[in-house]
Amino acid sequence: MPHKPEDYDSRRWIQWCPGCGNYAILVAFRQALAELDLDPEDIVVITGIGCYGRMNNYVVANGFHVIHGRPIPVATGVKLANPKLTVYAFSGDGDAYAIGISHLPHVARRNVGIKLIVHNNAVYGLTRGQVSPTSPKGMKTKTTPKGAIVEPINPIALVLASGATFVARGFAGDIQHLKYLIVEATKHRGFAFIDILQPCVTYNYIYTYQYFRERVYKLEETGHDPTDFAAAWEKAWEWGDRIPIGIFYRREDKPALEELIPAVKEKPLVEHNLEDIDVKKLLDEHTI
Ligand SMILES: Cc1ncc(C[n+]2csc(CCOP(=O)(O)OP(=O)(O)O)c2C)c(N)n1
Ligand code: SF4
Ligand SMILES: [Mg+2]
Repeated sequence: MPHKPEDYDSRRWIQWCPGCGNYAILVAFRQALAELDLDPEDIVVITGIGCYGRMNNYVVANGFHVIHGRPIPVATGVKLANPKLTVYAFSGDGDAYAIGISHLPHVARRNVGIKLIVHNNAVYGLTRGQVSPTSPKGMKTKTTPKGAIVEPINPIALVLASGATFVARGFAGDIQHLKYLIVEATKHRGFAFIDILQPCVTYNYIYTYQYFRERVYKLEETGHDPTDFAAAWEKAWEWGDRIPIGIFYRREDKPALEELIPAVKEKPLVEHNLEDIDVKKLLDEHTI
């Protein structure tokens, strides 16, 4: 029997604020898993610290709630240990674009076959409303009472410039489209990145549902060619009266990191026999 979205519902009490964009991301994710018909034991959901970090509690799958800023390295380790698993790293704009940003260009250029989904609400939600790297200039927060004085980071351009092979943006106000992006990201050969515009109804008074509804449009409806890097780069910088969502860029010809490492390629590390390994020689070599 094919899976249904309810099969991935852990039926736990959901603790997000009413109206938070995280609900829509959760629904889209469960729907995508059902469409992909993945067995829960083959899925790993890795989250960092933030409001979004509860995602793994609400999904029936293997879960790992790691420290702030580190979903990418942990997801990389899991994928390299067992490439047969479908590994999702969930992150926040604080997590991925501030404390954990050093991991982002490298996972992109290495093309590790993990799927990174960033709940970008342009604020630190869990710690009650501090400025984040994607907060718009002028936004008043707990830490910028007179308004943010610098321009925000551009995650799409950053990841594109790092050599990513699948770069997309979704909107939590459009579940069907978001489900489509998650399905396509999962089918992608290597690293896939989705930045999601996620309204935080409690701490972000600028990026509301209405703000985005008035501005977002789908790249798929414009004839955009996702294999054209120059076109993707141009679209990456469009932000204002019109905000593109959809797949900016995609190429399938670059091998994933796990395809390039001989020991992993041969068979997953988890299937290697570790019983007969003698580490004495190695220890002796490194002992002065
Ligand atoms: C090493 C470390 N530094 C700081 C914190 C405090 N902290 C917890 S969540 C968070 C920011 C969360 O923002 P984001 O990643 O955007 O997630 P959101 O809550 O908005 O979903 C911070 C600074 C922490 N838990 N660990
Ligand atoms: S503080 Fe914002 S991001 Fe966190 S649960 Fe509430 S609405 Fe969602
Ligand atoms: Mg945030």
